[in-house]
Amino acid sequence: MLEALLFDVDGTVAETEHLHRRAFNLAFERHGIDIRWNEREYRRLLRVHGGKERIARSLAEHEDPRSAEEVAEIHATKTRFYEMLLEAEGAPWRPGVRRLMAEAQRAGMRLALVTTTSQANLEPLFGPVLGPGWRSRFDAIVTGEATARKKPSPDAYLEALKRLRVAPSQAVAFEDSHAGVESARNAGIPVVAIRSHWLEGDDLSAADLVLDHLGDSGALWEQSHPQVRNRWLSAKALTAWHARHAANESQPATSRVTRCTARP
Ligand code: XBP
Ligand code: MG
Repeated sequence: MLEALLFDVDGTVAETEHLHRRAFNLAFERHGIDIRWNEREYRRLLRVHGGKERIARSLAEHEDPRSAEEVAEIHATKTRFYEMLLEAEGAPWRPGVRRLMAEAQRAGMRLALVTTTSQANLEPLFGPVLGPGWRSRFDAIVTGEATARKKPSPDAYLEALKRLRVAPSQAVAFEDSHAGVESARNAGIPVVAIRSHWLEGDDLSAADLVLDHLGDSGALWEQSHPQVRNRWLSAKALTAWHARHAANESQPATSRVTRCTARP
């Protein structure tokens, strides 16, 4: 029985990495560090999960290693710039995310956010869309500060399952990156991957379902998806898919239907 939906944030709820990249560059400038990440460079560095880890990696590559305290200071500056940019420019939510969250809650499911991003980055993204009481919509919010190991470690998803008190088989995770899919899969959770701009080309084949987006009344898929049997991912279609997926997974490996990553 599907009890909970667990959402990644950056790239899944909204495309935000263009703002993160600018915030990192503004922080380097503020700290007098002669590093600027262009889009190509940032796509490469996005394979390093976690802003602090990304900064440390780039400093090391530029043969300018700094202490953990200095990296944390640079990252704190970056987070302030990111909040400023997000408040000033906003980041439209991707099709179907808000709808599916509302449908799922009406159907009695619980919601969680499972993200590598910093806690402070959530308010300017969720507050304007869900209102000042947005946190009460989520039964678990696991951010980059909550676990020592970032994705693809399963730790963040295992923490969310613990807080939700549900088994992996009773949940579905939504992710946009290879590391995020690996993280949820390593926690035993069925994963719906949603292709995103900044992680374009990431290997999402370990996901149980791969979509361009969740679909919405104004953003229907061109055709009914063979695994979803609908032109958008409704809570009803997701629940039916989850039941079929669970039945399939309970079959001996030799008789399972292979995963389909058809573009809807
Ligand atoms: C994406 C990330 C984060 C952001 C930057 O998180 O990897 O590191 O790029 O945010 P998600 P921080 O798991 O939501 O896709 O600088 O706060 O880490
Ligand atoms: Mg993501």
